[in-house]
Amino acid sequence: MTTLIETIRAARVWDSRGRPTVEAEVRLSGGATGRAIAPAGASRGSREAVDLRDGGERLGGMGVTRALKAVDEVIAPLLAGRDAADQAGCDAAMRAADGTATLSHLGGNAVVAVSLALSHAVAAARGMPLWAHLADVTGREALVPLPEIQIFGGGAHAGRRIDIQDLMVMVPGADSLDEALEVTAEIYRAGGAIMEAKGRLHGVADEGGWWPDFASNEEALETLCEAIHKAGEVPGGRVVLSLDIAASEFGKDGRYRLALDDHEMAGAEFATLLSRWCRDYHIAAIEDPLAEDDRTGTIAFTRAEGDRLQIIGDDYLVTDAALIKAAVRDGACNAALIKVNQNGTLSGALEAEQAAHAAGWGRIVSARSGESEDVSIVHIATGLGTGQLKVGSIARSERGAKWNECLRIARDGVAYAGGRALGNTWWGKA
Ligand code: 2PG
Ligand code: MG
Repeated sequence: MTTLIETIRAARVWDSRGRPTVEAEVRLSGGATGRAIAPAGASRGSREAVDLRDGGERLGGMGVTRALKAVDEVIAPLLAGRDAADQAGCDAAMRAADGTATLSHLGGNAVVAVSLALSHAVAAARGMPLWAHLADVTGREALVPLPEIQIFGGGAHAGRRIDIQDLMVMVPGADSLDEALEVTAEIYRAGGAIMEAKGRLHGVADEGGWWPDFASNEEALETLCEAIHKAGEVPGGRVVLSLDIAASEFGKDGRYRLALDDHEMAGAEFATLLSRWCRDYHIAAIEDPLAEDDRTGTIAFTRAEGDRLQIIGDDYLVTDAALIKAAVRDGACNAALIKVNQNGTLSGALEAEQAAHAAGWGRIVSARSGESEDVSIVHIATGLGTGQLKVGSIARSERGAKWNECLRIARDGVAYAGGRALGNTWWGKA
């Protein structure tokens, strides 16, 4: 056996917001090593795995000394000698040692870095890229995913300048990943140029999307459509819009307040507004349209729009198999965002993805707003053949690293998913 765990070490590294985070390195008995870096969210679901931070004044309380110690002093001795190929067993052992539902004792950041590093080490021991290892252990057909890419950033990633968090595009009509990225890059350039010409551009938001001064949320939607035209495309043609409303950031107890529009609404009125936006602006997918505490609203919205829109649960489902199964029973959402660090372990995230897959739901593997050069999510999306990947924008290298890795995998001959995952939305039927 060459996949027995010899050592696990943690190191402090830095993420795309200049905050410390955890890198774990696993060395196996056969000499193979694997490394992974924990990402970090800003708009977080209340039920997701929590990052262990030091608190206090230094680094704004974001220090990871305690999380590094959890890896070196608890997790490393716990897993030493175990077979890393038993991913589920190793993950379960970390969960048991933590003893909390949200991994608050050892830290979701400590656990997820180790969990992902184990899979990298095993893939290396097998002499395979991680995507091929994951396709093999899950029995899935590998597919390079359709990108979902941010053009304008808002919400918690842009000082709440606008309420909608992510204004994105997908290019399901492109024949290849290369073409989809080129079209997206043209739209990105056009979106920035339009707002710069108006003197209302303030650089980029946390995920690399432009951070302009919009006068209203709807102006942002109009501008995105204008950018698509300026790039020589037609909204609803090869290109569709997608939004992450991240409604838990401004909705509570059934009330929704769009600060930029100075408009507070009941859930039903907000849902009607979203439905209109989706029709007027060629939106094919919408994430967290209602707040995570608004089960009734999410069910009603899915009933009204679910056969023409991809309705994605992020904060609503937090990559949790039990919550996804409950939502399937409820008829709430028809797609799940899959964020490994939201769950805390790779096996937990795979279980969640399997629950969504079994229900015939869409699955969108996603980055966090705090990222690094780590490309694990590209391999997860590809190996499981989920068909979709969300990474933030096409600018900034922590984002570009993911798209560039997708391109490399495509060059190695893995088939491209294209628009097939949107096949049950209006776009697929168009
Ligand atoms: C989300 C993500 C990425 P964060 O809400 O989907 O856009 O944001 O990582 O801040 O939760
Ligand atoms: Mg989200």
